[in-house]
Amino acid sequence: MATFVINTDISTETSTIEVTIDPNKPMAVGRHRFRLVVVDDSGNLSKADEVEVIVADQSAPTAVLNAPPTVAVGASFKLDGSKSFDVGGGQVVKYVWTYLGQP
Ligand SMILES: [Ca+2]
Repeated sequence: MATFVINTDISTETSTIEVTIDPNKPMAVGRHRFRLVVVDDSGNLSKADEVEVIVADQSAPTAVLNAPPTVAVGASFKLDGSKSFDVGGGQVVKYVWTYLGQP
């Protein structure tokens, strides 16, 4: 377990490390780079190896549709999807509306 800070080295004698993420401060969606340099028992340093980890929003949003329960014949009315929301680091950016006819 380790809390990584940008450009701050963490040294271990173990060959793996957990990148500990505070759920209240998640890594931003997108690419994140990590670097490893290893040192042998004579003190020789390796060249750096780097990888990219993609943090992705993998959670579907939730649609919430509100409408007036009753409208007058011939009157226009509004459908409201503003209570829809997303989790997983994303946001709702598109609303797809469909009239399904009479049940
Ligand atoms: Ca999402």
